[in-house]
Amino acid sequence: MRRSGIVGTDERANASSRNSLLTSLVLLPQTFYNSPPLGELWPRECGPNRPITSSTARFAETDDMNPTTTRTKFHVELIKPSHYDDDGYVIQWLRTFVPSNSLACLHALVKDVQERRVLGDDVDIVLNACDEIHTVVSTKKIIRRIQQGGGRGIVFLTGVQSNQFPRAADLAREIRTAGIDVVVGGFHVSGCLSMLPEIPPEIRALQDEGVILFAGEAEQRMEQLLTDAYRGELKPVYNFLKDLPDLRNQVTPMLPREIVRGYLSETSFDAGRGCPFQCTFCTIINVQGRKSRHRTADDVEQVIRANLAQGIHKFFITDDDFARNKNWEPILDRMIEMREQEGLHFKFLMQVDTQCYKIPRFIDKAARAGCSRVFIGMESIASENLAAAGKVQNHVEQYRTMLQMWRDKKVVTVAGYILGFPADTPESIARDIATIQRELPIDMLEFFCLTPLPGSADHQALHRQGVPMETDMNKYDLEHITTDHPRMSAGEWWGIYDRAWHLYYSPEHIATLLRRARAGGIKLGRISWSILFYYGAYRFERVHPLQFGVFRRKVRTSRRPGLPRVNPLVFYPKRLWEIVSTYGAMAWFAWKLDRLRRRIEREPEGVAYVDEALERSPHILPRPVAAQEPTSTPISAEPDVISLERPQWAA
Ligand code: B12
Ligand code: SF4
Repeated sequence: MRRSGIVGTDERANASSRNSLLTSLVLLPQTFYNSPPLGELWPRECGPNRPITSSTARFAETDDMNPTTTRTKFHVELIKPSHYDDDGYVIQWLRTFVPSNSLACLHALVKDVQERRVLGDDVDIVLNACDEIHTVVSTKKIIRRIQQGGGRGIVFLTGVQSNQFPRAADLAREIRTAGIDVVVGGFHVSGCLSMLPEIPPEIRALQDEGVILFAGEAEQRMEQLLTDAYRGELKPVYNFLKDLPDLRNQVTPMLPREIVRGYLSETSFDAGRGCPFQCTFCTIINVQGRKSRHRTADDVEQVIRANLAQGIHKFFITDDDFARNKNWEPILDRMIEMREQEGLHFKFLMQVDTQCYKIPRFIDKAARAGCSRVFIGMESIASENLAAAGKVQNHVEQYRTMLQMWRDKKVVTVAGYILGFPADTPESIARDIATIQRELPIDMLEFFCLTPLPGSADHQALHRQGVPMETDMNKYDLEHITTDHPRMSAGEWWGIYDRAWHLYYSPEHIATLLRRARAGGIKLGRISWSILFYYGAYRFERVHPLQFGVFRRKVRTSRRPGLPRVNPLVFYPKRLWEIVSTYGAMAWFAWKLDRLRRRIEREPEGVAYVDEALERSPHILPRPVAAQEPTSTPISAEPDVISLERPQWAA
């Protein structure tokens, strides 16, 4: 397999600490990647103005060396679709935070086929890629580009999750009208083909329009797929789910700088795939399997060095559970070597399970290797919920010890918390949040509605039992209610999801988080920035932080088919008001937060701060068993620490 060379660099840290949130917010445009000129801040379009062509691609029609040879262009257009908001507008931002590793994988794989000249010496692959989360996709331009370039090409709808499937389908239909081949891959197609007895209607409808399905992973398959596409011999379905590739020595994920600059100077890669656990709400194990397939330390080093050479020094390692990557230690050792012996500067975030603290040396080495933030699959503090979800590896009484070990290494902890397990009620959830605030030294909490994601055992079971589920895939974003709950109405369920954010990020608890950070020697700016990101996303933009970005873009004409186009005289004034009110409120919140941070930094006894969560005892109060709970307990009877109002100080 041909690999690109390793380029070394002594990339220096981006010294801009996020100490002053207000300054960051006001100066946001300047904190963008390498401070691009102002013109570049405005509409990014997926077009030839930003072509992603490799150095080997040629636009000439004849071979310079042999003028008698006619050269052919074959276009490969990669699109990572976004999804629609509740008003039907595509969710897009000027800049976003987490780059698409799926796009990086496919980009690198197509480039590899191109560099090896698999389609023939006289064929030039013209490769273009865009992530709709920060780039306006114009299907008209894509069609024109392919038609004007000789008419030969294919569009890959990449990494399509269930919530992105309707948007992907709309893009596919537009492209199919020009007769161009379209292939759709990613978790929705793979999850459905893996777990359902038949192809579901929304996928079948696309197939009927000639769209090709790809299930499984593209490593080692790209050569075959592109050859079939080039020869006009595409099959309706490519299903490699039963033959997942070994990831060692594969082409490594890589996005060129032109795309990465749409993100805030960060990129992502997977060091491995697969997870040994068996949570019933999880899709990953049914798509990527339960066996750890991992990249080598050499591969990881190559990805890091190639990105450092592009000026990118922050990484999101997308393994769902890096702690269960069988090669975690050699990988971390290599990263430690690069940092400690060569003085290279880079940081990363990763996802782990709650038991990772028991793996000897894991936390220590992760911190030395540059782990600055860790996502932990906590999901619930109610043991009966964890048992119902098959998350038997989680032990609530161990959470505190685990969190304290990360804190000792100054790693910021973020936990996912799922609302809507069978034993949950609005009251029990509110009580759990209060318990977490009091007893667990977790920094950030992000909330999700339990969702039967296609590809999960939960979805398969409901499907088999014929239980009604939401049919609009756009709503499978973990922020909508998609099926019934035994103890909550849809309204109650969504209501507690909405309130959970405000309960956890109450003014009192925000102050506690900052005080705990000070006591633990963690820079307060890191915590206040995280609060602005996690809570600010939900509170001001009304989106989950995982879909958040800087400056929301709404394109009047990119509205979901079936919804009317709003008159410009109505649309633009309304949009202006939305911008002013949203960012005005956010700036005010950031200012208050920053003032609080500075006050807490000055508190004389700050370093000596201690509370129950910081005590070195593993105990966490078990909550009463659901059946014994007085479900009628009024929420307002909760202790004062839970502010039921939206925080007044930043309203
Ligand atoms: C990193 C990540 C994110 C990142 C980046 C997302 C992005 N823009 O790519 C962030 C944090 C932003 C994110 C957000 C969300 N995510 Co996410 N995310 C992941 C994670 C952990 C890794 C993704 C990844 O890089 N995988 C590795 C790549 C290589 O795998 P892949 O996408 O399947 O691609 C391979 C094959 O499928 C195939 N392939 C894919 N596309 C195509 C196309 C063609 C043409 C071909 C030939 C092949 C092909 O080849 C690829 C290489 O082998 C996955 C879990 C996982 N392990 O994959 C969840 C996951 C994809 N996310 C999920 C969800 C639900 C979300 C959110 C809705 C959660 C939320 N409430 O916000 C949001 C949606 C935001 C959005 N609109 O993008 C679900 C999707 C489940 C489903 N049925 O759709 C997953 C599976 C996790 C889960 N909970 O089960 N996510
Ligand atoms: S630990 Fe995470 S990745 Fe593993 S099965 Fe459970 S939810 Fe899925």
